[in-house]
Amino acid sequence: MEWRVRGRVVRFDGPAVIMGILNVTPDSFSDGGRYTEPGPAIERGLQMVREGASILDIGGESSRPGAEPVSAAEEIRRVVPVLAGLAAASDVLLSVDTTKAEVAEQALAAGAHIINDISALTADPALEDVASRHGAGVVLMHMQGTPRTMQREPSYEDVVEEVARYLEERVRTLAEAGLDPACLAVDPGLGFGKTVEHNVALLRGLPRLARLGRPVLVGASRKSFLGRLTGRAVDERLAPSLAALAFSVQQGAHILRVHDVKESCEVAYLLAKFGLPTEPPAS
Ligand code: HH2
Repeated sequence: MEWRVRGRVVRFDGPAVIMGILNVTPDSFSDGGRYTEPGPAIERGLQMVREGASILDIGGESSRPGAEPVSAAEEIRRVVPVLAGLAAASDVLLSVDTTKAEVAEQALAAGAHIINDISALTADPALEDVASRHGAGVVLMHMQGTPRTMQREPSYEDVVEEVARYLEERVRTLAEAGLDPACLAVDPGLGFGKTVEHNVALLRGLPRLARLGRPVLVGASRKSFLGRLTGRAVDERLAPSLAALAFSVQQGAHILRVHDVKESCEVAYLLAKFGLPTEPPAS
């Protein structure tokens, strides 16, 4: 399988691909407030590249439960200088974590290759056209509700089947609208309108998502369901995050969105040495 991202191609024939998280926000749940100036943010990005990240995901709006929305102008002010600085200093793949067409357009002009949209291109109707015109890679993430409301009462009859059908439907609809399916990746959206049990079921159900035939991205890093399961505070969730990463890769995930790049790359490298990931047997 391949993932086309603006003329470049991500292949999945080696260790699982690590996407390093760089939140240039004052309020993200884990690294909020640490990289609000472009200089330190770019330095942190380059450090993650040295540690082995293949992709950096730059976000200017927190999506933690209850987070307040941010204007496009403010998001652009936060992310564009960081993307431009990283594009000038490195050839790492750059992703922008946004739901807004205006932000994506400016981010792509600054050198981004991928649009990571937690609304799966549903929040802003203009984003589809931006992605299509630039041949950008797109991450389609499942979410129940909105960040402000999503953790109130998440409910599903069969979470794995419902998430898989939703993502399948988004891929089909976007392909019919003219987006190149080779540019699309899918993500179950751990923590986005899900209880602890829903998140665990989705990790166990990753093989179902892998059968959609598109790269599967998983973001479990430091999330609160790992805290609920272990009793660990957000800055003590390295081991739980690595356990979730190893399990995700074993279950068929291709791309892991993580805060702790160095340790995650070591785990991904070792899993590959042990024979994971493997191509699914031909059917
Ligand atoms: N999780 C977060 C943000 N963006 N994008 C994808 N595709 N998948 C995820 O699981 C995902 C995501 C939330 O984590 P974080 O960026 O660390 O925090 P915040 O949203 O508070 O900035």
